[in-house]
Amino acid sequence: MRHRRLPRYVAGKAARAPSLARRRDRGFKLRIQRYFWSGTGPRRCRGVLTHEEALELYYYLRLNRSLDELLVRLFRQNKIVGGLYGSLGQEATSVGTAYALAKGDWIAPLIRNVGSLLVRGYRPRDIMTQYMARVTSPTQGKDGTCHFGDLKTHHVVAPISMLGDLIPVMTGVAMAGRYLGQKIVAMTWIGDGGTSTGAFHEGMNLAAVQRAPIVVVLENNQWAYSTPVNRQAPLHDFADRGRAYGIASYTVDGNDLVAVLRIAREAVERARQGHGPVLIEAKTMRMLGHAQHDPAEYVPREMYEYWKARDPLSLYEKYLDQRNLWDEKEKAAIHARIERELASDLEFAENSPFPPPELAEQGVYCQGCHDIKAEWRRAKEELMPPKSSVKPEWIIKNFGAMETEAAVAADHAEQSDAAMEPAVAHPGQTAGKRKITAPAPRRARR
Ligand SMILES: Cc1ncc(C[n+]2csc(CCOP(=O)(O)OP(=O)(O)O)c2C)c(N)n1
Ligand SMILES: [Mg+2]
Repeated sequence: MRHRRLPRYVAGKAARAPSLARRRDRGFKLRIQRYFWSGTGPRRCRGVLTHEEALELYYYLRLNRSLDELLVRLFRQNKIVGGLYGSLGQEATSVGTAYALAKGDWIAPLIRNVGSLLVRGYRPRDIMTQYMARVTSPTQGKDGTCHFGDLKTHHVVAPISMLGDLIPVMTGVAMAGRYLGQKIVAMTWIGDGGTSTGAFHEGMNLAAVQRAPIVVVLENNQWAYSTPVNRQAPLHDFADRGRAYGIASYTVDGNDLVAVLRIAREAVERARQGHGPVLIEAKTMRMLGHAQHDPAEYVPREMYEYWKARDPLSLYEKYLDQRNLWDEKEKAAIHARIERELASDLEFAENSPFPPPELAEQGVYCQGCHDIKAEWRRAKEELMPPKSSVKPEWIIKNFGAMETEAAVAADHAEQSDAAMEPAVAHPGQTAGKRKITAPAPRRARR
């Protein structure tokens, strides 16, 4: 399935709103499943969704948005320990793609795919406690972002920061599922910037030659940090990067939830039937900076205006209104449910403690399968108040002090001596008869 091309941005000029007329692509026979609302009357949702699905999708979309807004407030209250990477504007892509999967399928989301995690059954409190580094979070407070997973229940492979690496990893998961005869599909997401990594290309080729049942969702949100997409690669459609490997690749309006779901269902079905991997390029827009610390002044204002008019939440509300798929009562009930859930999860998160120091020597995903032992150099109580000043274990000479010429010369002599010691020796240890001291810090050129 191909869609008419979305306009390209040229030096801050906003282009006309695209019309997404759909055409069939040769070789990819559409098997759009027909879903009908089982009730009577005018509220029949032809073609894609049952009435229940239509409302459930709205719940996830709205929950994703409201949770994001709440996290921004928490960030401003200094309750989030690290960066906050938002998904504003990209909710339909996360929700629509993950919604197409079956229960036993596997995902590896990226940091902005909060919507996918919610669809897979994680609760807002999981995301809140992660960002707030509380002990009740899925990583017990060890990771301050959405880098978490669960291989047993949710089938979520924990993402990592190394962009592109999830493609070969999830190709492996897909191949393992086939090997075990499980008919599962693996899905992962990648940004426009992430497609420039070697791991992405190696992974795509591996998936193609192995005909692995994997669906790769390429979220083209127009920016990779401050790099606009046209400086990333001279391509109109990043789906071409999948086609280069002989992978069935499609471009969809990532802000149109129904279009995303439709193509994702097709892709998942195709992969499950053994027809090989699929790449879906979802054209969307990162509506905030890379993270909260980035004011993104490099993004032209007209660009925000153009995409704001195509806000995924408003588009889907319009879809439901126009097809008479809900009424005010149902809409209000969903809003009330979300408000209730967020309030109780926030209370839970705020009342959760930070992890105790001893937890550092325990694993996140296994208990007792690795013998991880912290090397305590001193008693734990020495590290905690009220004892705050203790004798250091080792000293970096001149740390924080201006260096004199004599100290520099002495250091040079000492370093050339130290270079002759075995490489494994650490400060504080003895090698032969001599005590190894820490190397002096690099000094700035004057
Ligand atoms: C291999 C690798 N290179 C660089 C980075 C640093 N980095 C983190 S996010 C980012 C931008 C990613 O842009 P994109 O893939 O388009 O995703 P988006 O942030 O737009 O969702 C970069 C360069 C990284 N994490 N991994
Ligand atoms: Mg991007």
